[in-house]
Amino acid sequence: MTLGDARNLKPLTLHVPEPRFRPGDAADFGDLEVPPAGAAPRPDTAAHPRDFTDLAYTMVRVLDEQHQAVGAWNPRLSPDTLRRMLRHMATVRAFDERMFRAQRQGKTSFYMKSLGEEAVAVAAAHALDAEDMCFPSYRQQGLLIARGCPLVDMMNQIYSNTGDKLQGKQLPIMYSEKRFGFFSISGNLTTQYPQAVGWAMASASKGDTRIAATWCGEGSTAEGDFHSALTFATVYRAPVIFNVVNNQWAISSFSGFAGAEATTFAARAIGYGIAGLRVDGNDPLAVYAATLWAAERARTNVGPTLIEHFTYRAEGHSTSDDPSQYRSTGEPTAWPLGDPIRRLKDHLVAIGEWDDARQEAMDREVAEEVRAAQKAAEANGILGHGLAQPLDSLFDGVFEEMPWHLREQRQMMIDEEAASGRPWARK
Ligand SMILES: Cc1ncc(C[n+]2csc(CCOP(=O)(O)OP(=O)(O)O)c2C)c(N)n1
Ligand SMILES: [Mg+2]
Repeated sequence: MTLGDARNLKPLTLHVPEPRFRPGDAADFGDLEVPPAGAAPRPDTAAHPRDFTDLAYTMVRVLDEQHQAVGAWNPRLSPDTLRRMLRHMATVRAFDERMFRAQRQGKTSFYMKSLGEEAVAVAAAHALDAEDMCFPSYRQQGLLIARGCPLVDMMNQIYSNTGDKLQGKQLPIMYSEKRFGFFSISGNLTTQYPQAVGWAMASASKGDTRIAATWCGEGSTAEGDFHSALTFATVYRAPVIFNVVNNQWAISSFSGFAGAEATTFAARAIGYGIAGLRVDGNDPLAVYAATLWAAERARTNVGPTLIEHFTYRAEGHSTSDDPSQYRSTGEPTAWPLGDPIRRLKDHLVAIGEWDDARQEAMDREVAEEVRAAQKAAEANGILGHGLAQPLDSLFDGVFEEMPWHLREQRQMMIDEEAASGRPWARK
């Protein structure tokens, strides 16, 4: 008998979150609260976070139903900038499509698409300075593409071939690009958060002018690293932008398992005294405007900002995933916030700066660019077809000076391989 029985108390029940739609269910997001574009106020960048906590519970949106840019958050970008953003997003999509197929063809072991989330990385890259440092997760390939990283370099990494500057030491798509201010991606979720804060603190303490931006998924906010990063950032007013990409799913776990039933992810900021914004992540102009606002706060020493990008992961988590096993196949089409590429295209058309013929020409050019890069990358080899790097390079690049025990192990490996007669043994 428990104490509860003795006192005639009702037994406790445990709440286990359950997603609204499972395979076979019709998806209907009709009750999702989507505030009208232009409704959210834009506080002064010097304002104190406690003065605009409402912005953590609404949604900053710029593009309205008539495809016009409206309200205080309208970044008033030139048509040229809008067209560049559109092209970068289209390039990300074409790149994703090709590399996904390359994985299916057995040319690499793994790939992750960002379908439907292209605005989150591309618009942010346009709003940040080229010198600002990015600490991304694995779904921000748009940062590299928008910053001009050659597609062939990205593909060489995906193929772990002779052109892979990381020498096959990272899982495909876990890029590292110092030239483009893109920190090495780690598969260990959210480790990039404290790293971004540390980098930002160092930038401030050195009197530099560069700021840091970091990204993680909504599921990753459940990691301890997320919370220690926010604590350090608020204490030292680190010049950093925290992006939480709420694409509703963390592999097969819906956002409720990271806390979405109780509150928004932007509201995580409030308890830390950090500025929190919730943004329509499929509205490239809203993402741009929010990033620019947060960057100005960081650059003027006002402090960090957390931006929740409300979006939807339109396909599987990765090439190793099959979402039809755990969610309704109707979800991606029922998602009410639309396709970010389509929305920017419609806006450009609505303001008389674009048309279908130009869109089709752009899509053809982008597809050709990606195809040519793939051909060039495959000339350097594909994964699993021979050893692309000398075997002993396995030991390089970790320590500036290799410790004795690693030198010993490397020699042992070289000797064993030489004795084995295997084709890749070093002479
Ligand atoms: C510390 C850690 N825990 C678990 C995993 C396994 N894992 C890889 S991705 C992922 C889901 C992450 O979801 P989310 O943060 O929402 O990002 P998304 O994939 O949706 O972009 C999990 C659980 C991991 N890589 N690292
Ligand atoms: Mg997610």
